[in-house]
Amino acid sequence: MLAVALAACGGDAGSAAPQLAAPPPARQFRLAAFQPGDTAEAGRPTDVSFRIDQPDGKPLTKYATGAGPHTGVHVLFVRDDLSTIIHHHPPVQPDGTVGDKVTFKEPGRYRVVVDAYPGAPAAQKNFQLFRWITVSGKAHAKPIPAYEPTQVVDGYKLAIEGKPALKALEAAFLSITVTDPKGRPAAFTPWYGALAHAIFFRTGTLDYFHTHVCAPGASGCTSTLGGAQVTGTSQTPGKLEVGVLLPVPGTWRLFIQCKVRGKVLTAPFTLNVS
Ligand SMILES: [Cu+2]
Repeated sequence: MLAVALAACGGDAGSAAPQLAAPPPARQFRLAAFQPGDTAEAGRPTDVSFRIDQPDGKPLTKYATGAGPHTGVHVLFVRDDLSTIIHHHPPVQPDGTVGDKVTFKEPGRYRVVVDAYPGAPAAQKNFQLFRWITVSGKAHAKPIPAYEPTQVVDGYKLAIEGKPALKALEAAFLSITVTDPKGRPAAFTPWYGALAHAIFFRTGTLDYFHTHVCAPGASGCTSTLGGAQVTGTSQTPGKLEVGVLLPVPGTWRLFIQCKVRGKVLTAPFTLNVS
């Protein structure tokens, strides 16, 4: 998975940059017919559409289906200062076209991450493709805040227990308590196949990883990285055991997303990974 991500990120044809040790692999999956192109406007719905072309040039039309979050195609837009994300699982048309509508609230440069779960029994479970969109207007980059265990979003409080000691390539868990504006445990509703989504981006390089929290015993909830894997669970209302598995040290932003009372909460945390 990681090799594909790096190849997709750095393997643009026509680049004259000197190659590093590993030569780029042969033709890979690639984004095609991407709309809206390289720019968009803030504050109004933008049509986003694309397809994924397979190494043989034919559009990818078969995506994984079934229970759990690891199906179809996930599209993320993250501003380059990691201040905000948009995360959708838009539908795939029979011809492979993925169509979505997103509203960028703020100007700036956004990295588009297309995280695809192909349906054919492929060697790779999922892979990512990337591009950039610049949303017009004056962007004010926000500095990455220091680690702060508690975030309040729409009156809901999300609190990481203890002080996490995270290491690259080592699976770990964060225990997070979510309480509603009256202090009661939040009741999570499944959203995009999971009780919570944990989306990780590294500052600077924008490396990406994604884990999920599901009910105990749920299938299709495990995220893998190399030989390691991690599965988040939620045994009781208001409690999330969030799996963390990150490829490299650094300062990472974690966006926890969960749905409560019909509303999707997005809570950003800063994590230091040694
Ligand atoms: Cu997810």
